[in-house]
Amino acid sequence: MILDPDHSALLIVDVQYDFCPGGALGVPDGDSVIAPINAVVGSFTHVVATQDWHPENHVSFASAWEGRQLYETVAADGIPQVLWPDHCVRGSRGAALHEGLELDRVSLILRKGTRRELDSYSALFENDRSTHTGLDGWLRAVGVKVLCISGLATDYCVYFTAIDALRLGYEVIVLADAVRGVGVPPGSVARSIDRMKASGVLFLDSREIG
Ligand code: VGL
Ligand code: ZN
Repeated sequence: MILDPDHSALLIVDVQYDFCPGGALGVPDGDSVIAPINAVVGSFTHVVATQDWHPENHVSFASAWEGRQLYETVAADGIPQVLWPDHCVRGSRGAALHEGLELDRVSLILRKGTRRELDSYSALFENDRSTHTGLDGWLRAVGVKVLCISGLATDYCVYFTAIDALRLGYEVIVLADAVRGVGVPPGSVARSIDRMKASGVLFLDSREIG
């Protein structure tokens, strides 16, 4: 392990059935993040998993908007919102964490996107970019300074988590082989990776840290 285990955390973002192939918002090849995550999880003292966890009729669901199309971007209270298929409805099978994930080392499972009117891509802030989810407080309290991010989706929840973590002063590593993107709109995966790299995120393969 090249990282100091006392001051680093593995964050497993939204590895839920709805984001895996066959799910309501299936990320191409999404379940292939599981093997590299399981390969490194034993090296970390601090492991957090997040779960996208929406009420029915959530603001991010195209079905909640009259006359709007799937994947269209609208303004919800002035905040840009992509309209998704209904996904990760709290308590549903699609919202469950994938059972292939090795969860024994996870000490915190954080649910986000729980308010009907405000989405939360980032694990750190809701989409107004100022309402804390509480994760920053937890990470600080246990002494984490380096955040190692894995999971789904590269261009949404991973991306916003990484950018927010930099903004909060964490050192941020994205595990390149342990993330996959949704690719809506086309080009968004490459664009999000370019932006993360330009902002100071380090991309490493799981075998480089494990
Ligand atoms: C996500 C779209 C909608 C994600 C969550 O986990 O990246 N993407 N909700
Ligand atoms: Zn969502």
